[in-house]
Amino acid sequence: MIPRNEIASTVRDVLAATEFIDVHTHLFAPRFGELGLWGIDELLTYHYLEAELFRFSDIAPAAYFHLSKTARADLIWKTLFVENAPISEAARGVVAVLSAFGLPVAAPSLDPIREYFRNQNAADHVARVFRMAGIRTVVMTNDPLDPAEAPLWSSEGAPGDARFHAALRLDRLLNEPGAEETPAEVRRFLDRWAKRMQPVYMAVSLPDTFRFPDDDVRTGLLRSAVLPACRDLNIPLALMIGVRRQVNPAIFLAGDASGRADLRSLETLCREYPENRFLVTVLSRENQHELCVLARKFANLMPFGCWWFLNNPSIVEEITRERLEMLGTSFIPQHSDARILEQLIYKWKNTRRAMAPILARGYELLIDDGRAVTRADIERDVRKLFCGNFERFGMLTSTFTG
Ligand code: HDL
Ligand code: ZN
Repeated sequence: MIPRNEIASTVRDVLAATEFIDVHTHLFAPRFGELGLWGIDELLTYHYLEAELFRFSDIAPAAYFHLSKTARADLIWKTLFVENAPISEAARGVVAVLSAFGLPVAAPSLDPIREYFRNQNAADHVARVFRMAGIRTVVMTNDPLDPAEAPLWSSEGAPGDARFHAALRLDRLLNEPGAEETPAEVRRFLDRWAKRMQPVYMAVSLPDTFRFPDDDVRTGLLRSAVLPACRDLNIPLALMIGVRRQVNPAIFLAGDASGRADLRSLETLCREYPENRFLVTVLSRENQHELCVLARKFANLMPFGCWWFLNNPSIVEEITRERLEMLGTSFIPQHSDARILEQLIYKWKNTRRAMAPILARGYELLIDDGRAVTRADIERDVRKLFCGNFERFGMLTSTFTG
């Protein structure tokens, strides 16, 4: 049994000692070459930091995006890290990464840092970053309609690296329906790409205005192709609901915003398709509590992550505490959404730091209300939250009996 005053330290230790599965990222296995982003210039030109740059600097977005990648990184470093304290989540994250590698965190010039990353061998660097981040495997975001990515699948097929799972992303298919393919043609397309990618789930991001059913092409494709394909392949469909794309197109990837969605559509999907499993994350803080209520109604609904604008300690705490209170350990607390390899280090450091007191509080209350807690309890629960729930829900071969 753990004494109450040792719960907090034990939870911290177990979180630090457990390797997690990162269920949603934009990373790529090394064999995808240039699609895999890493190094200081990519870290600094992350769209989260570009959005923050435009609030401090007088530079017009058009002028900024005409600069070279190096010049953009230099401007962001000067503006957010030298002329101002890098106190935002995204800026402090870069500091945490540099500090983890023992690199200068306040130098006026980026040259020594660039030198360090230039000297890294990509394959060794991936292994080192996974180890530093405490991550066992990540799930990529794979778009068969992306002309830069599609040709890379014809050669070797599945990711070819056990640390990188594929996810078949359907945004272009479902949100930008082009030529009028028939449902049968779309189903054949999905089956062909699922065979090639071996995805652990299919995924689509959906606007706050998403309705199901609706009188639109997306409803038809969901009904006739996507949901039957996921069911037959026995993989979940990940729904990422509430994004308002390009509210400010001038700043590109940084130009997306969030909106409260009507989760009755999600309720309808879970009820009408009991043989399908839905991994769900919602972008509006205002949708979080009702997502927990729906997860209590439908066991085929698995809430995951504190997505994008929610991945900040103040909101992560609120979301995670209400999930634990209403769902116990039957949800997936976090994903990184990392776009640049080294972001795994700070995003998962932040998650462990935010989760520790929240989980500890749950166990302390359990002791206060009369049940002792063992280290084995905590180890089983942490493995379930950060690996087992995804493995079981995704029907992956579980690597532990948790
Ligand atoms: O649609 C998504 O998967 C989002 O995560 C977007 O990629 C977004 O730009 C992002 O990186 N959020 O963290
Ligand atoms: Zn994402």
